[in-house]
Amino acid sequence: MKASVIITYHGEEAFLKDCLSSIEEQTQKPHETIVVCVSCEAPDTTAYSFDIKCLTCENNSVYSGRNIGIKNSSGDYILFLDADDYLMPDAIKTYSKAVKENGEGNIVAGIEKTWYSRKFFMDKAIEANEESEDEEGSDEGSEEQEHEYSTKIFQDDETRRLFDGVKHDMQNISVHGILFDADNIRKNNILFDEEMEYFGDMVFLAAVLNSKVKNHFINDENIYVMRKHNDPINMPSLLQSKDKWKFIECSLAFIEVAGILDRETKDKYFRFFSFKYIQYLNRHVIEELANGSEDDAEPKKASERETKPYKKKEAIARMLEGVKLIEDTPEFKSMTKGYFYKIYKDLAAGDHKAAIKHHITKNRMNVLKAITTKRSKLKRYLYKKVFTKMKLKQDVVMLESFFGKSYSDSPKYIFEYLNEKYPGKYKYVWVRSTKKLQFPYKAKQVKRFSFRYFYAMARAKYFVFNGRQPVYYIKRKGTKFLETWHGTPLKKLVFDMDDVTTASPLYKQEFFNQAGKWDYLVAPNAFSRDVFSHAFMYSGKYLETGYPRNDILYLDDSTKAKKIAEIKEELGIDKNKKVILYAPTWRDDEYYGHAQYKFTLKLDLDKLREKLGDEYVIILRMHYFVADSFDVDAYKGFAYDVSKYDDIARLYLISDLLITDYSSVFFDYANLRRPMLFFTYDLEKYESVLRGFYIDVKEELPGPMLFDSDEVISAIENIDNISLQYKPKFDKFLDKYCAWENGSATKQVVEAVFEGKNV
Ligand code: C2G
Repeated sequence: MKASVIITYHGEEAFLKDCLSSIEEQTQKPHETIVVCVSCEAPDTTAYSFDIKCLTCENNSVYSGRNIGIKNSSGDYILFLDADDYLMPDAIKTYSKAVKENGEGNIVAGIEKTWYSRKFFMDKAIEANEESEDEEGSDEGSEEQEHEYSTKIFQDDETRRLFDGVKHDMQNISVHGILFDADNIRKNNILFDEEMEYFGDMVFLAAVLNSKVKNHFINDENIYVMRKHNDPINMPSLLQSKDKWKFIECSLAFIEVAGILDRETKDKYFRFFSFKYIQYLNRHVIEELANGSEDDAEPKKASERETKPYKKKEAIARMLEGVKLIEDTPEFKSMTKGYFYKIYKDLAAGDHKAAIKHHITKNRMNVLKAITTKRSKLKRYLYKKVFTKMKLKQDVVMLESFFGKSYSDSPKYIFEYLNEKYPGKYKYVWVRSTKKLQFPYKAKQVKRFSFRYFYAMARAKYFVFNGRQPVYYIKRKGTKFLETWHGTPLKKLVFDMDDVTTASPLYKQEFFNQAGKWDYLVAPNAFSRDVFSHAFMYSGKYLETGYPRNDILYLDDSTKAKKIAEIKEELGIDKNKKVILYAPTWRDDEYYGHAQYKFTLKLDLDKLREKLGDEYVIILRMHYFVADSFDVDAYKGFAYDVSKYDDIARLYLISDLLITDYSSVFFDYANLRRPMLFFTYDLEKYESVLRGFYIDVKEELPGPMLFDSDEVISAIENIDNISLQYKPKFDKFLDKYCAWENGSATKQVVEAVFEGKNV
């Protein structure tokens, strides 16, 4: 078998690397690899040991690119590979085996979908996110029924096997995973329709099916890996694109498919295409009716779109044309029962208003059902429709630190300063999670996601948060949102991460929307400001002040001494003992569940106590995401679990030295100019597999990296020497990351936000 792999490439270099490496590592090489550069420069392919033919395509269309590939290919089979996708290592070998066993025809294999890059995917370092929902979500909630219906009508049918991976509507019909018989394509002169932008795969496939070529199936092997894009802001996939032209094109494509299939193939395949078409319409017709302009014109071709405006009437007319082809079929009747059927009938009668009215009535019924059966829905409904319509309370400040887990961090210090500076002027609402919080001043507390929380969030004028607010937070006019964030970035963040391994796969999109609602973002140093601007894509105002939470580290010596004594007493720590603070961060890949991370203590407490116990105590402080707690009973008087202690800044104060790893805590602790050790036992994994770092840790860290308990102990025994040795690095570090800190950040931040002063 001679397989030509045709890769269409749009300049996404990082993606292409994965794609080409997946070919480099094939257990059997393809006959040729063609990269068609669609409106972009040719990539550098010198790193690969196999021949790569680079062609250019002037027309900015993936379909033109594929056609160029077809015309310039010489294999007897063709495999289309998008540059953002990749192949499993045995892909070509598996296809080849299937060709040998079956003879002429297409080989249809399964596709696997993932949010991850190749390394992640292949290492199975993380469980792939269950693909529970369509990327665009379902409007109707009838998707499950529809899917059931599809498996019923296409049972044991070649059609169902052919489209096995096509769970959702017709947008998902693709040429991926199919090894096409090239002779058949050439003989029948089958090409992609270059005037299309979105549904070209479907039309191409229809033409292939109509050519009566045989299809052979390798059903149990997913050898094509399709990458879903985790950054729809900068790199939306065709599937994620919200372009309204899609709606016209879906009908045009469907009509074209109907025209391509002759009687015989129509009997065999058309039901499937209709089924997927109705699924698409049901999901998008409402959106189409609600948006867009009414006037008339006929800009059908992709090349005319820049000059001709989109017309809603045209879209509806095309849709009715498409619907006409199938309105008598059992699929149409069964899938448009009731609500959608009425909408199509109204539209066919030219009555848009009635169609919209039907939709509104149905929508109201849905909302009513949702809010009477689900409390969470009711809360959000009241938030959106009632609370946010009420007057803003000009004197209310809402604050949240670490998702309500503690009274701490910059919001705490801003709150205390506001109380001292403007006694009685503001009312405060703190967000808490399960634990009740304690404040030195009067403040209400609302449980996160309770009715009172939504009420406060709707009516407060000021917001002081150190993390993200909910995605559905409505930014009201006249409100001021102060985002303090919670650390100088060491680990790559949001848009700088290739693979999003935590939270929602659409984390980047969500983050972008959330950061777009912040009025101020505190920057602890110039380095962070620069990182935030690309990592968060934040373009609002920065407060270049240093961290309010670090002001406490700049108290004068006698106040500091008093505070240290007070905190040591509070924690029951012998005031004559020196204190080691161990504050590691969390690990993306070790978790029990959502925001419930595991942590295994790698410090040997027995050894530490034996060698250091006379002089030191150790306080263990886990990250707020870590769910594990430590049983330190056996180490009474030596080890203390302070993970639940609210404010880490107070722990910094009492600590004579810090042990951390990749946590941003050391950027803050450095302000005390006390020694720091880095217990980086899993550095390699953390750096290469996980997110990677912004800084060259080997160069910049102002203390040694240590890899086991013995090294830690010996470093502590020699701490004075180490401090001396690291002095030059420490000074450089202070210069770069602590230059803005001098104890006045809180004052400056408050003046900027509450008095409108420039900082
Ligand atoms: N923290 C803590 N105890 C720890 C670790 C962290 O109290 N053992 C607090 C510190 O205030 C720290 C903040 O949580 O500055 C953030 O912790 P990181 O370990 O840096 O991790 P993360 O929450 O992922 O934030 O820009 C900074 C990044 O967002 C990192």
